[in-house]
Amino acid sequence: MSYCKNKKALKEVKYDSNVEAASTYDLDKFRADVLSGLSLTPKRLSSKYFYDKKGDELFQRIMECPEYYLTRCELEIFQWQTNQLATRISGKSAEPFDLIELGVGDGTKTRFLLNELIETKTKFNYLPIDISGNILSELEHRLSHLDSLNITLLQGEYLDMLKEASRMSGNRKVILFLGGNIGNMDIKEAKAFCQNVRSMLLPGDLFIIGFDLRKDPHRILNAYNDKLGITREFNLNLLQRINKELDANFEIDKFAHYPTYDPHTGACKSYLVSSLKQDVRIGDTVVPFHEGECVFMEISQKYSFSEIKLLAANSGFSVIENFSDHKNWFVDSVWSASSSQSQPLSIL
Ligand code: AVI
Repeated sequence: MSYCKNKKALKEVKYDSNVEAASTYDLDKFRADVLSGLSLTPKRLSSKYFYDKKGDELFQRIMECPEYYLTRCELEIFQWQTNQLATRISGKSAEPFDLIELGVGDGTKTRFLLNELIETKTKFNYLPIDISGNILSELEHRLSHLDSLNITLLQGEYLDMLKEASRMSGNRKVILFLGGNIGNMDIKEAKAFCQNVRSMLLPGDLFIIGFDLRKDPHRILNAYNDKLGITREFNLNLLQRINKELDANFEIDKFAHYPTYDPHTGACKSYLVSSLKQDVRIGDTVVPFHEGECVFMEISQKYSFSEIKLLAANSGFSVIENFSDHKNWFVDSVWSASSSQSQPLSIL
């Protein structure tokens, strides 16, 4: 594996494999976000904080749960339609391009694509971005056998790092945003996010997004309510993280995991519900909870094909191809950056 020439500097500045030792800045931001979220009505915590070392492990276990179909469906797409995907990504030009992945996870799916691009001697640089240094460190290890891969690891928030990546070269850009991560934003946030991505791209650049599709509501709800209780643990782990990192005293067994799915809006939401009236201390701040009061933890928005098309149009893209699994439960939608910003359409 070789690296882009400025990788060393980036790795020193942006990448910290010891995520447990969060920087003072990160900790201050975490504290501020937690306290402001818990002062709202209804209370909320951001699911982006699920992913400490324990959270990463729990998410790996969720992906192996029989109920959590998303990963297997997307893996099927990457495993069986690799050639078509790679052809679409490479385009007609022989010029090198930058393949930038937002939120890489463990890179299992992308490995199929990387192998195909390498085997077909396509010229490209791979720039995975993730908030978790722990995950990036594992990815680097897993890809170490790919000798000819040009890779630059970027640790941080998606848009900050995307800006960083787009400054690094004038190459054509292909952005990957897989795993249904777009679902962890509500529809308005997703639109703002896609518009932001669009503002960093040139016409013809590609944005490939994995969407979990609307389907039988029971199947969706079960995916967030697995029998082994791993998703429950995943949600409660954020309270444990707050206890550890922000000197708090959440009593974990006094909160119940409550997932919901609304087939009308396509929003799957998880809450933690206080089982009694209680006060929780976070540092010097006391946060009161009523009996039955909930904390909104996470949204996993589900989409129809027409909602995907609308989101693309409303954020300056057009859908050029959809790759779905054989059950049509999940889609990787390939968008091309349009040359002029189209008129906003209704509802989004
Ligand atoms: C990372 N993300 C796409 C997952 C999802 O399906 O919303 C996170 C998750 N939350 C509970 N289970 C999985």
